[in-house]
Amino acid sequence: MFNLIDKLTGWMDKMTEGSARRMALSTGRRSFLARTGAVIVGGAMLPVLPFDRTFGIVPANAAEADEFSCEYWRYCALDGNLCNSCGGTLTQCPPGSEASKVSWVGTCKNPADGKDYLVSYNDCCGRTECDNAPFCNTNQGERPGYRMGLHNDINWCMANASVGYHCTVAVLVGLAE
Ligand code: ABN
Repeated sequence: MFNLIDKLTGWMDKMTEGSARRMALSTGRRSFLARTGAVIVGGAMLPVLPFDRTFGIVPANAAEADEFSCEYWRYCALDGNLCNSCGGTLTQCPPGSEASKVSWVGTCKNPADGKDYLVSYNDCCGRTECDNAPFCNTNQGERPGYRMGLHNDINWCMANASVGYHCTVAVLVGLAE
């Protein structure tokens, strides 16, 4: 009989000890410190995660840059050679090339009035690449290649009869609302 009572109380002791240890583990001071530490370290990591912080940021020298340099405000989302250094202008294709039928449209802030403008980047097609002009790769707001439709590393001459890429113009479409 005593044996049975001994076993029973021993079993109850083990159960109580087990649940007391489990509770101490999940609500104790160490567990609180571990959780708080994880939150603090996790929070500190957030600012270094790979968010795109470039959108809407105007380079410091955008106000002074002229239209022959990649820093010019209207080229904020451009990927290509500047046509105005290839015999064309800011908005017109060089002789012997024609504007792409499809284009990439970016939103750039004009430092002169602080307003955002839609800019159409049409490739000029039908001539060999103009590689003695500044090549700009600003691409503000672009997303990686696997986000189809949001990627600008594309030959926009693809819909033209002659798909050879020559250079890129930057045509103002209007104010971004
Ligand atoms: N939009 C300019 C361009 C042309 C060919 C390949 C990549 C980018």
